Amino acid sequence: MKKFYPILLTVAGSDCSGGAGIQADMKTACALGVYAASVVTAVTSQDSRGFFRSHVMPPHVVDEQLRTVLADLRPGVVKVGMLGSEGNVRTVARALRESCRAPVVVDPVLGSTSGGRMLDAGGVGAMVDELFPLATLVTPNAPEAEALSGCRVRSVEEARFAARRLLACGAGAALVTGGHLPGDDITDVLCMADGTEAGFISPRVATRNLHGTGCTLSSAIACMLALGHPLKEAVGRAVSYMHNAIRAGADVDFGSGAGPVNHGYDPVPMHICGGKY
Ligand code: PXL
Repeated sequence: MKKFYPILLTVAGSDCSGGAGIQADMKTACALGVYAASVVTAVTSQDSRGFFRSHVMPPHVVDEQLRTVLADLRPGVVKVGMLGSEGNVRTVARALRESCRAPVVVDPVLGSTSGGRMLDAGGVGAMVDELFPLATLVTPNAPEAEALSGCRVRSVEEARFAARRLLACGAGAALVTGGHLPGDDITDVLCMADGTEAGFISPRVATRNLHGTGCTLSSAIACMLALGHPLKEAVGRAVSYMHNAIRAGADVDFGSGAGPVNHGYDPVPMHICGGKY
């Protein structure tokens, strides 16, 4: 019997400080025992104090990386994060349509909390039109859900409404994360195209070490899908990993500002699957 690794392919931007973007995706995959391959869409300069600059890759460079990986590896899941430009959104959507059958988790990254812009104006509409219909799941936070749905998202009820709007754009499911909403508990709202809805509640942790939480949660969900868990269970496991990783890094000093979560608080060995490849 052939043996193989469950593979996450992340298509995202680099964060040189290591807490978000591609680096967060790969650390998450590593901690969950999943192999990570990566396509770099942008190189950002940022640290615990803020976001300084972003150099977005030209679409042909993204296309070349993506087609190279997909020609040789068979990822169990693809996670799409920062894309930077409308050209990259269209390029990634085309390559995935043509060469990939794996589930796709789209984290519609528009900007960082620290003020960096991560997708140009034309990219927002292209993301909804071209990438959402390919997505098994989209994972906006509340401000992203507002920008993408045009609905106000300041409460859990409004998050549910926006999630349903995003489903109407063609995504298979939408998880609107609740970290930006007020309250001692955080509720992440999942709505699926079959009408199923679920809320995932975790206690809020008092810390400023929250850099990269969006990237980490969406890649943890993607990894759980690559490991074979059904969507709702994958989200539940990922929310719990995320909460534990925040808690485990909550009181660690990092640089001089907002630090990362502790991705490796309880690493599991790399999974090896058997069967037909
Ligand atoms: O979490 C959003 C995000 C995505 N991608 C990159 C980032 C960030 C946040 O800082 O740096 C590269």
